[in-house]
Amino acid sequence: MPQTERPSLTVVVPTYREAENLPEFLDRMAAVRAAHSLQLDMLIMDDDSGDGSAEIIAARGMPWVNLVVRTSDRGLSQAVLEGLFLAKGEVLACMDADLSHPPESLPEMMRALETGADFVIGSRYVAGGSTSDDWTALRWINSQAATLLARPLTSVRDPMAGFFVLRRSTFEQGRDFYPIGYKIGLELIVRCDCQHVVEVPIHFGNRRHGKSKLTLKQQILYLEHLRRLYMYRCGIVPFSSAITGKTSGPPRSSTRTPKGPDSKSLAGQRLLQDFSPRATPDDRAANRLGRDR
Ligand SMILES: Nc1nc2c(ncn2[C@@H]2O[C@H](COP(=O)(O)OP(=O)(O)OP(=O)(O)O)[C@@H](O)[C@H]2O)c(=O)[nH]1
Ligand SMILES: [Mg+2]
Repeated sequence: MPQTERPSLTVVVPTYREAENLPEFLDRMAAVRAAHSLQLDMLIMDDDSGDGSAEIIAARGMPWVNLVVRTSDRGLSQAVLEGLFLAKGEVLACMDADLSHPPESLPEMMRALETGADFVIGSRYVAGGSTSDDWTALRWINSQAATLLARPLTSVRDPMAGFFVLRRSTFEQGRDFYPIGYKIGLELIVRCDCQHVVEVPIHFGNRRHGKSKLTLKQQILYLEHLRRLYMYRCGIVPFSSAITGKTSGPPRSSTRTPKGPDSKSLAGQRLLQDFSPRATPDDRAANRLGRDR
């Protein structure tokens, strides 16, 4: 399909110490981009890893890959939300850099969006989806329990997924975002009021290199996140704790971060400053809890 017929796509990738995974991740993304003639750019939202990630990205010299180095309000959800505000594409995607999420599934996920879905998940738990055989029973139970707890909010099979695609117009309908913890996909499904969520089966591989950043603290934060989403569904939105109103975010034209290893995340600082003065001590404690480094 000629490039002009496909909507432009920005892939937002949160990273923290993923230098070992980045070379293969970038190569596979480049291959998908070329094979499907995608108008694809990438925003790598890195929390100042200092592990050589910036140098690896710069050395690749891929003009469609932009690095944003974040030095404040670190955290996965914050990084993703900031990336979504910065993104220029008509379609927005989010995925991990550790090669758990196959870049090769992106074209099928985009097709699902083009044929009517308003949110598409790269899903482990629909027919044809899978996880690695070596998942421990504990990890599996953990994942299932987290999914069950979210069931009153959405009936999708894999609401915990960090691999998803949505139109920017859908994101712009979102309101009262409260970026906390790891489950930014669930946050978006609820706060953007996504009605038609489609799950495309993927094989969720184990991370190739490096250590998981998912900690017990993150799991505790998930309970706090759920509490807030339940309150939101019941129409209770504490004014002090949310990014209020529509997805106003930072003005796009002036906040696009120049690519390169020295980029600093000014937009994110503005975005998060935007709601932190209104945050209660409770909110600040929750955010601190999310930061374990
Ligand atoms: N910017 C940013 N990225 C993060 C942070 N924590 C994790 N990430 C990235 O978010 C993605 C998901 O984190 P993972 O550690 O892989 O979490 P997981 O997928 O639940 O766990 P495993 O894959 O089993 O290790 C990866 O690309 C991480 O590098 C953070 O605090 N800030
Ligand atoms: Mg991972």
